[in-house]
Amino acid sequence: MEAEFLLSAASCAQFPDTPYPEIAFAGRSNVGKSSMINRLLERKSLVKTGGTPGKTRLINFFLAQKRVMFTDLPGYGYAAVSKAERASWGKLMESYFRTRRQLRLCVLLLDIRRDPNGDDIKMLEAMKLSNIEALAVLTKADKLSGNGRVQRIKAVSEALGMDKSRFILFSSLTGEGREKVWEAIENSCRP
Ligand SMILES: Nc1nc2c(ncn2[C@@H]2O[C@H](COP(=O)(O)OP(=O)(O)OP(=O)(O)O)[C@@H](O)[C@H]2O)c(=O)[nH]1
Ligand SMILES: [Mg+2]
Repeated sequence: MEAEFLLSAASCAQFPDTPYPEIAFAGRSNVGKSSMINRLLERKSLVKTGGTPGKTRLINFFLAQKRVMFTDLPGYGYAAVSKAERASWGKLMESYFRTRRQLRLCVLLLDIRRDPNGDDIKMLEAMKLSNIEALAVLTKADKLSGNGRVQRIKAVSEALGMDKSRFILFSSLTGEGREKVWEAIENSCRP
């Protein structure tokens, strides 16, 4: 798929002035945000993956097919991050959600094997407060099958207080869930 990297922004002033509907990808460090963007666009290395977790403190903007923006948000929850860095991360996220009028949907990635933590819940609350539609995606689904999946979906849905039917299972490795996520993206892009 055609896609291009636009820029990295460290603050509100650097956000690009674009006319396209925008989809953000949020989640813990190392959960698979960058891998997911690559898989959705079927581009192996448009976005760098698997580096030192928590290194990226910037919002990376991509334009897909000249019609929809993807933003790779900096991951959270990385232990080795200083208080000051955490604060600047919070400020950047807050200004992004508050000012980004183009934002149509925020995909929240959760590792299917892990229980959501306070940061994940705060992230969902921040979206709700800013009236941003959230799509919950359970990534690394290739790591589990059968009953393992069923049990994890149950645990995550209970932890977040969201119905089981609202979760999409995804794997950047196999491409599972790609069509479903694209369907949600297309729906949110409609005027
Ligand atoms: N098995 C499996 N591994 C995955 C999947 N998605 C990502 N990974 C691996 O998980 C690691 C982290 O992936 P990234 O895409 O870099 O994660 P990220 O959320 O962008 O991380 P940060 O940029 O640090 O916030 C890499 O080693 C990936 O290969 C998946 O669906 N299945
Ligand atoms: Mg990344």
